[in-house]
Amino acid sequence: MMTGMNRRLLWSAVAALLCLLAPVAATPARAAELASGPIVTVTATIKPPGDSGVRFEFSAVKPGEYVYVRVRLPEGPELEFVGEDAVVDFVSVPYFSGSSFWIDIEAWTEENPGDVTYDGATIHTHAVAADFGGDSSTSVSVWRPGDGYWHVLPAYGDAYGAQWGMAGDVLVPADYDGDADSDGERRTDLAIWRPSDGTWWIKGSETQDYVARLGRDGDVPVPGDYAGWGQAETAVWRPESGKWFIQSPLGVVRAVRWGQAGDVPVPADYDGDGLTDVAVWRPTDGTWLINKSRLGQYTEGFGLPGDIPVPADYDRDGAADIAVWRPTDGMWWVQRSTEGLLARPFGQLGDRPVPGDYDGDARSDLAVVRPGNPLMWHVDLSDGGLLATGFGLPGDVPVPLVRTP
Ligand SMILES: [Ca+2]
Ligand SMILES: [Ca+2]
Ligand SMILES: [Ca+2]
Ligand SMILES: [Ca+2]
Repeated sequence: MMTGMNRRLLWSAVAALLCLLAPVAATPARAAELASGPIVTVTATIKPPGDSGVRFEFSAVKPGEYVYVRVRLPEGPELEFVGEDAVVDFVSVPYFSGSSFWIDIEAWTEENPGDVTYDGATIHTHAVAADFGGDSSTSVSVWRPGDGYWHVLPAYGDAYGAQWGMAGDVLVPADYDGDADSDGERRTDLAIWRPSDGTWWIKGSETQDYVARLGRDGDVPVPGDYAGWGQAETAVWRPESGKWFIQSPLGVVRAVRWGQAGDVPVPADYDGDGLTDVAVWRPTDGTWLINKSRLGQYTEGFGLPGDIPVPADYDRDGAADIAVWRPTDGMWWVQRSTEGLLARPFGQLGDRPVPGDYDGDARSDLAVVRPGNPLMWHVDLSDGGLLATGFGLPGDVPVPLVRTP
C-alpha cells in the first residue's frame, strides 16, 4: 500500500495544476484563488446560472506595474487583458454556459516580459465523484460491509477510515451539504441508503449528520443535483413503474416517469448545464434514453448487451459522455461530447470499472478494480501515467463503483 508521501510524489505532476472548485448552480458567486505565481495573481469567479459568465481578476504582485494576461477558454475567442495599478477589472465571459472547463492562462508584466506562463487551471462547477479529500480528485476508497467501515485514500494526504452504515446498506456518497468553502473545496459526504426502511443516513462533511427518508425496498437510489441546488438531492428510481422520485433539500418530492423495468438508471449531466439529467440505459439493445435538462429528450444506441454503462466527462467539456465498458475484452467505448469516439482497452474480465477523476484535471480517468488480496486499483491517468495500488480486501465494495446491469 502506498504511503501518503508516495502519493504526493505520484501526483507531483498534478500539483502544477491549481484547481479551483467554483460554486455551482444557485449558490452565490464566490472568488477563490485560481493560480498564483511570482508576478501575477489570478482570481476567477463563476456566476450562477441565469447570470452566466465567468469573471477574472488579475493583479500584479508589485503595485504600479502593468499586467498583461491572455486567457484561452475551450470555446470562444482568446481573451486578452491589460491593466495598470495592479488590478484589471472584472471581465465577463458571456458565452460560458456553466460547467466545468479548462483554461490556459499566460500572464506577464513589462518588467518580466518572458514566459511567465501558468500551465492552466481547471474550474469545476460539478462535484467530483468520491472526492472525500476535498481536493477535486476522486479518492481510491472502499466500504467494508462486515463492519460498515469506509477506508479512504485521498489523492493528497494519508489513508483514513470512518464507520458509517452496516451490512445490507447501499452506498450513496455525494455532496449533500454543498459545502464549497472559501478554498472552493466541495467534499463528498459519506452516505448510505437503507432499503428496509428507505432511510438515508448522511454524514455531512460540513453540516451535522442527518437522516432523510425516501424510497422503499426494490428501488434504486439515484442521488444527484437535478434542480441546480448546488448540492445533491436524495432520489430513487422505481423499476416497476419507471418513476423517479426526487426530493429537494426542503423535503418536497416530485415524480418523473423515465425508463422501464430492466433498464439501468444512469443519471449524469449530459448537456453540461450543471443539472443532473434523468437517464437510463437499456441493456437488451444498448439504447441510451436521456432527458436532458437543457437540450431535451435524446436517444442513442451505444453499447451491447453485457456491457456496463460508465458515463462520465472524459473530455473535460463539462458534459457527461455516453460510455460503456465491455467486460469480455476490457474495451472502453466512449462517445466523447467534443473529442469524438474513444476506444481503448483497459482492464480485463473479472475487473469492475470505477471511472473517476483520480488526478484532478477535470477529465475522468479510465479505471478498474481487480479482485485479489488486496484489491488492485488500476487507473489510466488522463494527465499521463498509470496508477496501480493495492487498497481494500476481498469483499469490500469499491466506492466509485458504477451501477451494473
Ligand atoms: Ca459535502
Ligand atoms: Ca443537465
Ligand atoms: Ca464530455
Ligand atoms: Ca483525470
